[in-house]
This record gives sequence, structure tokens and C-alpha cells, in this order.
Amino acid sequence: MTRSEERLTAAFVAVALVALFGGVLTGLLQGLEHGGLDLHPYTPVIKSYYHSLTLHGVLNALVFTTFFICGFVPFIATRALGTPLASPALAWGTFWLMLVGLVLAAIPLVGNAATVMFTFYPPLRAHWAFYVGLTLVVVGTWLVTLNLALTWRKWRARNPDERTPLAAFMSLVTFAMWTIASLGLAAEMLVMLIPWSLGLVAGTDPLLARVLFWFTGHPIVYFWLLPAYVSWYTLAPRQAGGKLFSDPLARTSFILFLILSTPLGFHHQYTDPGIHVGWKLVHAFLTFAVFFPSLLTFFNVVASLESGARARGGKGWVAWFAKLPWGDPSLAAQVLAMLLFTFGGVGGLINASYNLNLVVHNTAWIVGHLHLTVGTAVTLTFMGVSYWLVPHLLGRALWSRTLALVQVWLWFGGMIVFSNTLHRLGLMGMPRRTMIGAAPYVQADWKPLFPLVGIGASILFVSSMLFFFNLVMTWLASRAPAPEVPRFAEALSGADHAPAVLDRWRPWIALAVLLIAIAYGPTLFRLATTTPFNTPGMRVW
Ligand code: HEM
Ligand SMILES: [Cu+2]
Repeated sequence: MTRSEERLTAAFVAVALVALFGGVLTGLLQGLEHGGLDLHPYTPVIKSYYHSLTLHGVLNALVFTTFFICGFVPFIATRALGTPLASPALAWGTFWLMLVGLVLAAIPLVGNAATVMFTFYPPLRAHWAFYVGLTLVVVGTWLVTLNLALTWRKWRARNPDERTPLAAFMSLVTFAMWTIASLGLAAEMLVMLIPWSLGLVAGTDPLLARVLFWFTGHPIVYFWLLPAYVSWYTLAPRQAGGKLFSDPLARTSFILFLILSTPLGFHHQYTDPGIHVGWKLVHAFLTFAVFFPSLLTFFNVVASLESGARARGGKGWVAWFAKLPWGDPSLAAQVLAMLLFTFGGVGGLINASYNLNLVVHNTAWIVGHLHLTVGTAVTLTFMGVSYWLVPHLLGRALWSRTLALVQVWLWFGGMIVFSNTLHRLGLMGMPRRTMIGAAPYVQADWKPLFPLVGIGASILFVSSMLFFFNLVMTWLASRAPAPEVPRFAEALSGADHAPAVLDRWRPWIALAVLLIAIAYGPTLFRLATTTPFNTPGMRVW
């Protein structure tokens, strides 16, 4: 790995962490508002609860995740292949393009001219720069895919008979899946939102926009999750002192994600009129199908951790768990992230169930759920990764491992309080995306739970501040040299046990495209040919 590539990863990760900083700051404000303390009027930049909420969603779910992934995944892929990126110039061009896009989107976002939530559903209409900026960020991610594909081809030319190393294979699948999945969002931006926000066309259509949005909006969760899985599969087993249980099983689960991640976005639209119930049901079934590779992941990763714990003297069916190297903050973060993710997975099945969805739809339950998934499985894992990656990039040892351990456990504990409370409030009917302190319909049974939202949010905020403090001190005050980067785990059952067809791209990508065409084709065709674009834009803030 060249010096320039390390700087590239550092640049992406730095932008990601700045975004996360803004994200947790606004998160605290919202949590406190729910707890009865509305500080929004006293902040300099933030104009309203909804301005804060939009910043929070965009900075955390879109910017932090995407930039971290574009730094981390190529880092892993090039390491696994043992080759530098095919085009460093393209890689840097990509970074600058994405940064320009981010700044373009950030100007109206911060200036309260794009207070449309991170889902930007029309007819809410943001300033055009918001849409154009986000589109440039997406285009940047495609260029990352291109660079990774070129790098793999170069590697393949030199190693015609070898299996693609697991970590590189997973990295490529992640970006291939995302590139297919992001076409919906690109279409929504280019055909609908950008011309409309520029005033080139008069009207738009909420339903078609939502269909295109969720074409990308569901698989984006796998774009966030798969890089966390890369760490769980290829690094965590060795960090735990063990081996990956099965390499072929890991490849199989990623191929299933490639095929199944996209054709199921209607599970976000069960209550939308204008989509036939039959197609909604097809998407519901496919949603249950994509749960299967997550189960494979759960089984494989837990078995791998167990091999580590047993090698360290762990015994029993469950008691081995205590023998994991809990003193390593990077591993502790990831294992705790996995633990909370099991509850996120169970909740996800509830969301996906046609009838149960009607109970939880648009309630605080969803907020509880998504903080277990992207807010913990992904974020806490990325924090764990940062605990070795940032020291490596700075060339200095982590300033305090103890503080890092405290941070990780605080996130775990804070999230249990925060997320559990929101799940319960949701079941009592409390809506999400609402400045609850200003709502006239607050129910008596919600009130005793409000303080817990504020307390959970505060613990999470303290945890994230400790995270940033530790990294800043690593940069400014740490003098010891950085330890070695975790090496890739060996597998108990290795790549040579995997059928060769798993190492081919065309059949799987073709299958993915075919399933998308079946699941989305008829509805998209009908909407595209019959939709009257006659809904005017609104600015409700
Ligand atoms: C200090 C940590 C955090 C706190 C206190 C916090 C708090 C909150 C609260 C109270 C809401 C609900 C707002 C509402 O429905 O009206 C919310 C929404 C949300 N949060 Fe967080 N959050 C935190 C971290 C994160 C992280 C790390 C992520 C993702 C990486 C994240 C992603 C989201 C998303 C996507 C929403 C939904 C936004 C929307 O409905 O438009 N949060 N957060
Ligand atoms: Cu979904």
C-alpha cells in the first residue's frame, strides 16, 4: 500500500468523522427535545427541530457512512489483493468530486434551504444545489467501483488461477451491489428532482419519486452493513484469537446479498396507494429471503468468535463468550455492535411483515430500530475499526485504550436505554419525525418514558465525545508508534472449498438484474407511462 493511498483513506475517514460529529450534536438536541428540554432556539445555526433532524439524517446516514466506506473498503481491498489501486489519479479525482458534491449540498442544508429530511420526498422541495451535490457524491461512489474493478482485473491478469481473496471479494460485491442499487436514486435525481428544483419542469410526483427512492433506500442499508460485515468476517475472528469458521459460507452470503438486496423496496411502501398489493407481497417475501444471508453471517461470525474464545480457554455452550479478549476496544466495539444488531434484526422482521408493519409504520419504533442497525451495528463497528485504522493512518498508538473501552460500553448501555424506550413509545403510537414537545396530542402513557429518551441520548452523546477526544489526543499527544494493522483471519474451511462459480461476476450480476426487472419492472413501467407530473413544490419550513 502506497503512502498516497493511505492519505486517500485518511482524507475520506476525516470527512466521515467530521460529519459524524455534526450528526451526534444534532442527535443530542433531538433527544433532549423529546426529554422535555428544547435547546434548538438557543443554537446559532439550527433554525428548527426539523432543520436539526435533516442535518442529523444527512450527516449520519448519508455522509458519515458513505465517506467512511469509500475510505475503508478500498483500503481493505488493496491490502487483500496485495496491489495498489489501478488508478491513483482516478481515486483522488473521486475524492475531490465527492467533496465538492458534499460542499454543494451542505450550503443549502446548513442554510435551512433544504429542510426536507434525509429522504427528501417531494413535494417538499429543496434548493437545487442539495440534489446536485448529493448526486455528485453518488457518482463518486460509482468511480470507486470502477477503480476497484480495474484493480481486481489487474490482479486477475497476474493470478489467473487463484481465488479472489475473501476480503477483496467482499469489497467488490459491496460496491457492485451498491452501483446497481443506486440507479434508482440517480434516476430520481436526474429525471425528476434536479429539473424540477431548477424550475425546468413545473410539477413532480410523490409516488414515482418514492418508488425510485426506495429502490435505492433499502439496499443502501446493505451498503452500510456489508463493510461492517467485511470487518466481522475477515478481521474480527483474528482479533478474537481465532479463525473464520467458513470462507465458502461467507462468499455465499455475500453473493446472496448481491442478488437479493435491491428487489424489495416496496416494504417501505406498504401504506402507499398506487402500487398493487400483489407486488407488495412479492417484495415482502423477498425481504424475508434476504434475511437468510444475515442468518448465515450470524452463524459464521459467532462460530469464528467461539473458535477464538475456545483457543483462549473458553468452555461451555455460552460461557466461552466471557473469554473473548474484552480488553481490546476494537473487538469489544464490534462484538457489542453484533449483540445489539440481533435485536435490530428481529425488529426488522417485524417491520417487514405486512400486517405488523401497520402497527409500527412511521412511529418512534422505527427510530429505535434504525439506531440499532445503522446507528449501532454499523456505527459502533466503524468506531471499532477506527480504533486501529486512525492510529495506523496517524502513525501513533491509540491515546487511551481504557477510555476507548469506556466509550464502547457507554454506547452499548446508552443505546439500550435510548432504543428500547423509542421502541416502546412507538408501540404506544408516538409518531416519529415529530417535534414531540410541541404536539398537542401527547398521550399520558408516553410521558413517563420521555426522560429516558433524553437520558439515553445524553449517554450516547458522551460516548461519542469520548470517541472523538481519544482520536484527537492520539493525533496531538500520543508519541508511541502505532501497532500493526490487524491481519486477515485464516479460515478453518478455506477458499479452495468454495465452488469456482462463486468467483465469477457475470452470472450473479445478471441474476440480480433479472430479479430487479421482475420485481420492479411492471410497476415502474406503469408509473412512468401514466404519471402526470402535476404536483407543485412546497416549502413548509
Ligand atoms: C448521539 C447519538 C445519537 C442520538 C442522541 C440520536 C438521536 C436521534 C433522535 C432523537 C432521532 C429521532 C427524531 C425524530 O424522529 O423526530 C433520530 C433520528 C435518526 N437518527 Fe439518530 N441519534 C444518534 C446517532 C445516530 C447515528 C450514529 C446514526 C446513523 C449513522 C443516526 C441515524 C438517524 C436517522 C437516519 C434518523 C431518522 C431521521 C429522519 O427521520 O429523517 N443517528 N436520532
Ligand atoms: Cu428496507
